[in-house]
Amino acid sequence: MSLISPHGGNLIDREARGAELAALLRTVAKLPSVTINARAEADLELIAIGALSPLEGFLGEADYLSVRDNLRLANGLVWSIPVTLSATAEERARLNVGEDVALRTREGKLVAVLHLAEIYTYDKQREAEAVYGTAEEKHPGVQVLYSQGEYLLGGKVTVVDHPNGHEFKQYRHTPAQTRALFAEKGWQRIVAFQTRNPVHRAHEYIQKCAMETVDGLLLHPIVGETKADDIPANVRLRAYEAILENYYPQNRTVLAVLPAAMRYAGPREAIFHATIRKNYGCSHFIVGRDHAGVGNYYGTYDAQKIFGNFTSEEIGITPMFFDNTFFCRKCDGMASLKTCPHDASQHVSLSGTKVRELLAAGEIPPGEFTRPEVAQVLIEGLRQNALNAKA
Ligand code: ADX
Repeated sequence: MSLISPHGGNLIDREARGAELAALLRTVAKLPSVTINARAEADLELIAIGALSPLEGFLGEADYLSVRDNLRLANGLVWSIPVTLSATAEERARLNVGEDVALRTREGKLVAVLHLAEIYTYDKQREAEAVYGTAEEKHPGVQVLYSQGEYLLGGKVTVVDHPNGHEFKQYRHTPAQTRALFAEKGWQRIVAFQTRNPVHRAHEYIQKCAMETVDGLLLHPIVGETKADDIPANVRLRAYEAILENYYPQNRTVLAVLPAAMRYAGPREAIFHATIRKNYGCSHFIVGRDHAGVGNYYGTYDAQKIFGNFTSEEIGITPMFFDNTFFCRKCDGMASLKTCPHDASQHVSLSGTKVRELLAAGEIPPGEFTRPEVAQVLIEGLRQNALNAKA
């Protein structure tokens, strides 16, 4: 038995090394530049390490339209999110198809070289409605889309640097590395857990329900760009360490970070998150309530229902669905409406906003909601971040 195959069959590697890197760096000064946003920067790292296999770069027009309208690449492979690179009219005027382009951060740091194969225009509103289910600018994913340039650039990339690569280095495992780690541990059935939050009791419960039936857990938090009111990744990382140390069997868990930006595309992002975890070697993927959702844009279980549009062979990784879970005082434990017969008056429910308020005020939320060790780390981390911001 071996691990699940990457999406599309092969793990992609678009990282420049050795002589190739030296040769690229010699030519780069003469190339026209395009400035990339935080999302494109994150996408470049994901492409480089094969997390977005089979993508070798940014989508050309045929793939873009097919992904937008049919949730598939032009060759029919399931792909739910357009991974694109935009350019302004001013940038576009300096570019020629068939030539190389230097991709730089807003600070001017070189990240990658794009082998420009196509330049095309696109309909932002149509993409917003198709991918995010709304054209409202207040949706954080739509906001990024509307702020982009008017042109899209398609082509393979060769990545030369990860500007944020030093952050969380010890947990920054590539898909090749997690695959090697799982093989070394003799794991074949691995469940991945996507999150942009600290691990609270509901998260812990669904992870552990899943862990009862597989070999191990990949706790795989996103550390790319998230909404300003989400808890920052540096604070979350310490909270993950605290919960793993105190409540999880160490020989059955791996903590790694996913350098992706959140898009908040709900159902479409659930498929995207699942295919990424397949590339990391995971056989199972947890989808709970309102996965990758924001506000009230998606139905509570839309991100589960969307999997019904594809065959299990097409997706490859097996989704594990969970209902909304909570602590029930009468059951004296975590439960969902599937397992608990008691009414809502017995259930401990706190909104994310309420919890953030408690933590910001230095108060520990109830133990039925979060482990005290986690709350302590969050309070301390948020306090430290606030001090650093003032300094
Ligand atoms: S997400 O944007 O990364 O999906 P979050 O970190 O809140 O957000 O959730 C991580 C995973 O846990 C998602 O699959 C989500 O659906 C699930 N989840 C979060 N809270 C609950 C809950 N109370 N009950 C069931 N599933 C949940």
